Amino acid sequence: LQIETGLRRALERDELFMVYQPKVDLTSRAVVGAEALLRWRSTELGDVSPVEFVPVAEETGLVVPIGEWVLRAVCKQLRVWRDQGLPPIRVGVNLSARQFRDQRLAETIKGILSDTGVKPELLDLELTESMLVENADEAVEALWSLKNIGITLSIDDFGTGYSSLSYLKRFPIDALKIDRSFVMDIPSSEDDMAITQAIIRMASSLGLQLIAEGVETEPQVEFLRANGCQLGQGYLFSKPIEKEGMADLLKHGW
Ligand code: G
Ligand code: G
Ligand code: MN
Ligand code: NA
Repeated sequence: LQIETGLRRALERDELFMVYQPKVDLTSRAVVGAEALLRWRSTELGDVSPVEFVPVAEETGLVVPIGEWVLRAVCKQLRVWRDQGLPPIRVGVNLSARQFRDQRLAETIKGILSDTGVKPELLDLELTESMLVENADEAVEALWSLKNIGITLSIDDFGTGYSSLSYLKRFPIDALKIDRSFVMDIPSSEDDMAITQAIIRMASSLGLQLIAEGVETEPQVEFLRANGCQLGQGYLFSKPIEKEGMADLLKHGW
């Protein structure tokens, strides 16, 4: 209950902020994008992890106004970076199941893009498999309403859910993010390497972009590149960083 009460006030008290984790070209190491991640610095509770508060936000429905705040914060930031003359990058925003089911989501996003003057192709939404397979017909319709705005759509934590190939083909998805659990034990786990190779082959045959999550070592980079995965994110390159650090990286590189 403490989290719920605090979270209700977090927006008006300005206790929420975004950090950004770079997405990197595994060959050139250039920053090609970022994932935006929500942070909460509570007056009473201190730093609270999204692992703790996102589920509470989801259960209470607070995730809808908070999620809208996140989308607006990210688009405002993209506009600031553009006004500072920084090279444009696409930023991924994590969407919760409740937000995805919200009928007004597409209209909300259109409004935010138009208010901030951000090009839709700079916004990517990260969804999970479980959000899509629950009610596939409705999901396809919801995905199209988002796709039609001109934004891109990614499946987060790919490989941990249960989406079949036939589903993947039906969904207007642009990219798959290979779950960190498969990347973690490369190159020691033969099974995880086989799964990762299978995901890479599947993605390329379906014409989907690929990004590996949780890249922490050079051997992982080598394996991913050798098998045709060009993009990655993870602690090897950078932890999630505050907006100033991200701007610096866009301006000067590593
Ligand atoms: O940033 P960190 O790795 O601690 O995130 C932990 C979890 O919280 C991840 O599963 C991540 O997807 C989720 N998360 C982080 N930011 C957001 C956000 O803005 N919205 C939603 N719905 N989930 C988020
Ligand atoms: O569920 P999602 O993929 O959105 O989770 C993002 C979370 O993963 C963030 O909390 C981020 O801090 C964490 N993360 C990002 N890169 C790495 C990494 O290389 N190793 C580990 N252990 N966690 C990572
Ligand atoms: Mn994510
Ligand atoms: Na992820």
